[in-house]
Amino acid sequence: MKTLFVLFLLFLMVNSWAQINTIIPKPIKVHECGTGEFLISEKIPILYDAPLELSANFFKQYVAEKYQLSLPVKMVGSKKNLKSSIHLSLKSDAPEGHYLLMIDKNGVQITGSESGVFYGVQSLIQLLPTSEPTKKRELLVPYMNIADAPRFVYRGLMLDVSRHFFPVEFVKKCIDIAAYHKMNYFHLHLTDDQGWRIEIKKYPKLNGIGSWRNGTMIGQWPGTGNDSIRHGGFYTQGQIRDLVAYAQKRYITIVPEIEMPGHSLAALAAYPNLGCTGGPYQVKESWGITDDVYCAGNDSVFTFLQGIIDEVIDIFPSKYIHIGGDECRKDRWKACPKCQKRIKTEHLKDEHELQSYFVTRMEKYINSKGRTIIGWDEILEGGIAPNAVVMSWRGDGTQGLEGALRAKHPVIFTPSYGFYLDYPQTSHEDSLAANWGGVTSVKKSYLIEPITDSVKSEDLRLILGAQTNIWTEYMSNPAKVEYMMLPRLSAISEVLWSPKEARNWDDFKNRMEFQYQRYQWWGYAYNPVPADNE
Ligand code: TNX
Repeated sequence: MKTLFVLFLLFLMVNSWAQINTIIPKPIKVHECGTGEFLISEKIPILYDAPLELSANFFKQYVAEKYQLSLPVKMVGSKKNLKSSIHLSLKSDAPEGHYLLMIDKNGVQITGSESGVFYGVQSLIQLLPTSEPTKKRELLVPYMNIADAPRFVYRGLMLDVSRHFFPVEFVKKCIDIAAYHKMNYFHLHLTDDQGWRIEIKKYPKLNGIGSWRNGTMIGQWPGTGNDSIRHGGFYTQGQIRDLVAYAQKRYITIVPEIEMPGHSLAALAAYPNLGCTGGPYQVKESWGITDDVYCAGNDSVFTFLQGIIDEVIDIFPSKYIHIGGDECRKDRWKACPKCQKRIKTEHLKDEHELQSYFVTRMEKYINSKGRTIIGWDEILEGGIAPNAVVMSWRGDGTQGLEGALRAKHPVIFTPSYGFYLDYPQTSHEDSLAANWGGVTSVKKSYLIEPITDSVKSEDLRLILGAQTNIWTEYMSNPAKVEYMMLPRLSAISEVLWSPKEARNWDDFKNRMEFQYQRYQWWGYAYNPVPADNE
């Protein structure tokens, strides 16, 4: 009898451990504290300290939507009766993103910094059932203690809305997915050769002409034809303000990217005088890199881009403005008298230094507005602009990272080998679909380490974090984007958030079983990659 009882206790412990130990990204510390579960019913209020109303309402809305459970929400008044509640409290000295989550017989307590409490709510959400509970209007959460904090201050997801345009509602869904994974930056790739996606009032042709293309390449690059279907669209400034606010409520900053000097054909199609040859140009209907870029010898290019930046800065409160800077071919500049004159008058060595002149001139303008630029790692070539942050993407990302550190510049690690979610997840079924790049399995993404052995300890502070990118050349609809994003985003969220020592592939694989249930529960499209696809 006694053995049976012990076995029963053990079963309970293992069972609750299995449940509590499934959070993704993995928290720093998870402790059981006794066995038992707290019952959340409609009698249990969410009580919050004044600045935590967003988190309180986020949780309220989540349980209302998913479980039809309506919880009362109240700000904590002077009379504090915190028993039998979900209590969100601010710890004024907690560092950014830190939180403690405690669940016991008295209820649920989450305390931390403002964003930390939001992340605590995300963890709590993962402790709830992954299907409709059998008993209506009652949710059980296991007793436990969690202490958690992010590893990196920059945890990003990038969505390319230029190659294919996606509705606002889907962009919001991506922001939600980022928030569930405790990410805090959402980088919107708003302009490229294939379409201009942000309303610019001063230059209406950017939208009238630049936001549309007359067809799209079919199949694998260089393509087997053109579908001749007009594709395009853009977000109005009102829609973007709404997106910015939506993200802010989830402690996410949207970083806008306006590409220059390359990847600018959509703008040139609208304003051909801004290219070296004067055009005519067409919004690009196939993928890859183009020869035509902004003319670096023409001052009206800078006036034009500054006008755009003025509007961008007005809509996006982000400290960071991404100016692209990648894959800018230099052929036109070599043949352009204006560009060559600029090289002479500015005493530049070559076209790489001309690109550096271009970026530095724009940086000066953006800095004068109190913002910082981010550029892809090509901005290191020909001399980096004095205050720029580097996004290191080429190859395995280490070259750009090391280059940035040598120049003592902050860097965000976003290696194409590992963090590019447009690359196929498996070799077999994805070979049927057109795509870029080599196979990037979940395991490969999971094992990426931003801080390589060569990084000196004094440079650690310069590594702001990392980001995963979704380039959408081969994703013409939201479901494909989700399918390519998941489950790899879950793996990457752990690289960005969890301590390095906590990273363990087998453990992650086990926790993913529960994550798949959550994907289903949340209604996400995902690639059910077999666990042994390594
Ligand atoms: C390279 S990453 C690009 C993008 C493409 C991507 C495809 C970067 C800065 N430039 O323009 O979409 O590869 O994987």
